[in-house]
Amino acid sequence: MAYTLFYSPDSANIVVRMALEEMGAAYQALEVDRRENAQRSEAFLKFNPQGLLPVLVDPAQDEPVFETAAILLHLADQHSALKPLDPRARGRLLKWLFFLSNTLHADLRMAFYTERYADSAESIAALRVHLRGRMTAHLALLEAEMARHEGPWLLGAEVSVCDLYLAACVRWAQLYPRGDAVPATAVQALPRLTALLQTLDARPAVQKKAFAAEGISGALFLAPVYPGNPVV
Ligand SMILES: N[C@@H](CCC(=O)N[C@@H](CS)C(=O)NCC(=O)O)C(=O)O
Repeated sequence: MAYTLFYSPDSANIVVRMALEEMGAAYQALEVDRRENAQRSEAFLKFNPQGLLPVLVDPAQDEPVFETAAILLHLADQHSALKPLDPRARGRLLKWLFFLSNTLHADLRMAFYTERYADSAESIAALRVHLRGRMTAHLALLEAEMARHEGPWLLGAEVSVCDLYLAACVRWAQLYPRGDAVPATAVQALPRLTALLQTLDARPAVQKKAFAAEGISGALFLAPVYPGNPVV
């Protein structure tokens, strides 16, 4: 039976949509209108009481699945795809997936929603500077990891859900917060990351299917452009 993905264009659901398209999984996508704050509606809170996207409904599960990394791991396991098949590499998958979720993405969320973490204009500005520095360090760490095992993907020779998550985070880091984002040149200075992003951008399941379905075109990961009506 098909999955249901709750989404809003270019929100964290894009990571899940890339995975679904790469896996060739059947799914329907239901839009949650963030311009209307529909993610906080009573109807949506039944699916995720945090009021956050994405949510995946898998009819074989007893409850909807939320948290991007949890959904990715669930799908990778269900489809035996986008993960290393060698059981000895399980730890590598888990450690980088958790890093992306609880450090990279978490820092990005703080940068996108600084007003939820600081009060005055001064403290918001200071926090953003701090987070930009952390983002640069995270990207350098990921570049070093790829250099250590010679890439081309984050986990080595095989593409995984980690690459999809990483690519979306790098995209958002260059777009948001508007006027205070990571400069594209900082990403382009990292050759292995740049090559990974170029390769992903050229994959039909990513470019032509996942992003096209959310109305997003143009460069996706390197010097990306804003979608039509973005709400971070
Ligand atoms: N930890 C969550 C974060 C998801 C998240 O930040 N979702 C954003 C969209 S990119 C959202 O729904 N924001 C709505 C809000 O904060 O009101 C996950 O990994 O799924």
